[in-house]
Amino acid sequence: MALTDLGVYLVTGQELSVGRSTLEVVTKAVEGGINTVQLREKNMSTRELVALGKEVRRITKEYGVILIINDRVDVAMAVEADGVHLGQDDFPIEDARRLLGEDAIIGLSVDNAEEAAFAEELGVDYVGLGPIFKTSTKTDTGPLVGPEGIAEVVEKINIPVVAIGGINKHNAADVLKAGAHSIAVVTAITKAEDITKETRELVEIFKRYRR
Ligand code: TZP
Ligand code: MG
Repeated sequence: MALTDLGVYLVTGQELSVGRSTLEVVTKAVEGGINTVQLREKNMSTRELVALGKEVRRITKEYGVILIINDRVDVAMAVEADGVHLGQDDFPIEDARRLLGEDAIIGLSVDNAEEAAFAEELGVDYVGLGPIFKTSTKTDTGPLVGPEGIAEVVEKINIPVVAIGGINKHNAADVLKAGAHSIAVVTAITKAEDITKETRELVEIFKRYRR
């Protein structure tokens, strides 16, 4: 995987989509030019998640967009996703790798440079680093990482750093200038009034400041 392939990375959340379905949000964001979608639905049954995952797989495949499933290795297999994103207390990396294979993209959430270095040793394909800025989307987080924290992690490891947490069109350039390889957002896209337009703006910033 090239270091910048993950590009503008949408993380979904049905309850954060102000009345729109995740399928609608994904469809509009894909039209706006995102490179990656992570299906992160905390309030769906497994049955619903697999059904949605298959729909999202159809759209992402059509547009050549990477599909990652949060937490669930089994769902990733069922919907033929490109990979999974795991937290420190989720499915063990070595088991995910064994089940999904060498070609799968496996991401791991990290809080700091030390965890990032350990993640690289475990053989993950990228790290998710955050929260960069203040966010109300996720509450059980470590301290804010800030652009300085991004630079520290980027210097320490040789796999892509996906920055997340409070990122929007007003601060995305700072995140990329600090060295992040990809910018992941939830509400900047899920809560946008015009999802496609907002996404296009983020994609323009990514193209301008990408490493
Ligand atoms: N992990 C760290 S911060 C975060 C996650 C999933 C939430 C980011 O949401 P937003 O709305 O982009 O700040
Ligand atoms: Mg998780």
